[in-house]
Amino acid sequence: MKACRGICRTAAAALAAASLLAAASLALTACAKARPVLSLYTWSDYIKPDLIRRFERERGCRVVLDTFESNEAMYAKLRAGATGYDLLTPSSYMVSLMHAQGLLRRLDHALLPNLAHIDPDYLAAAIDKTMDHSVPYMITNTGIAYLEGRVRDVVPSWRMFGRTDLAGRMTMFNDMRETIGAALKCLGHSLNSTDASELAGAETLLLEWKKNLAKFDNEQYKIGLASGEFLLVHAWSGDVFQVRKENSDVRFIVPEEGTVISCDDLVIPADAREPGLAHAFIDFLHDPAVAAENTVAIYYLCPNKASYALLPAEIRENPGIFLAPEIRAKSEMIADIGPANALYVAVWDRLKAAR
Ligand code: N2P
Repeated sequence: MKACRGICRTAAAALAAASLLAAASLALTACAKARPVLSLYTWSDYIKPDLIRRFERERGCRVVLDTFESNEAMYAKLRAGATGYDLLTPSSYMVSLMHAQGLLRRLDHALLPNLAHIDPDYLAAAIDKTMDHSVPYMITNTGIAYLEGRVRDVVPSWRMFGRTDLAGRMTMFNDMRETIGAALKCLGHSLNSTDASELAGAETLLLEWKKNLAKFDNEQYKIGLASGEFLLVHAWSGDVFQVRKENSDVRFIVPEEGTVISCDDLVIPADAREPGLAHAFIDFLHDPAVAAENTVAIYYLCPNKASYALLPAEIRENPGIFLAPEIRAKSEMIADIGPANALYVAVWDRLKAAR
């Protein structure tokens, strides 16, 4: 009886403990569920992971990250009905197209005190100068990356893609505006040309180059270059400097004919579920110390003026990040060209289909 009482008491205690545990784990689940989620849709390798974790801790939220490989792929996915994203980082030309279609939310500057740090020189050239619906995130320069020990006679020119001795070991972007833009620049035209004969010239050149390409690609080229599978690639500046950490033979050049300078902007979709948190994240990214830390990690330039003094010389003196004035003068940002976009789509479709 005594024993039974003992056992019963133990069993009762165990039962109580178990139900306490169950209650606690239920509470934990509820708590985890209650944590707001910021859903970010951006390019790959485009934010320092530690900064995401810091924001999550500071805000008691979760950040879920999904990546896209081109503006057009991101836009097509949203147009096909993808919802639930709170923050996107399209390039400025795509921002203006999306804004014109009513897809973006107007920003509340009262929630964005760090906008005071945005570089006014950059804003003067920006499309959305008042940051009505977009805040600049990173400046990216397009160029050519190659393995110095493996490629002879490199000239800083888009003509490198015509090198038949590198056939099968080169890639160009799977990005309509970037790749057609490179051919237009090579021929001395604007990369926003809407002239049918200039575009026809670019198409002929690209059909020639395509014979030398292993593929059109925006993401795998990084690993391919690091491993030596590819010897020369169409590349975004920051990606190349990230890859250089793995392979010190990697070099980056900006073609003398001029190149694409992009600004990718932070925008909140009109149907975002967490617009407050999205504003908080934009402001967090523009804290000068955070902006500098992010640039040091991903090697793209955050146009936050107060952060420049915090950047190490390795970044400030890198001509692939801060372009030389003469190259900058020949370079352009991709513009929203309206209905003339159809000309590019036609060239691109033919190029992709060509053998
Ligand atoms: C980063 C891609 C850079 C974005 N992986 C080009 N605008």
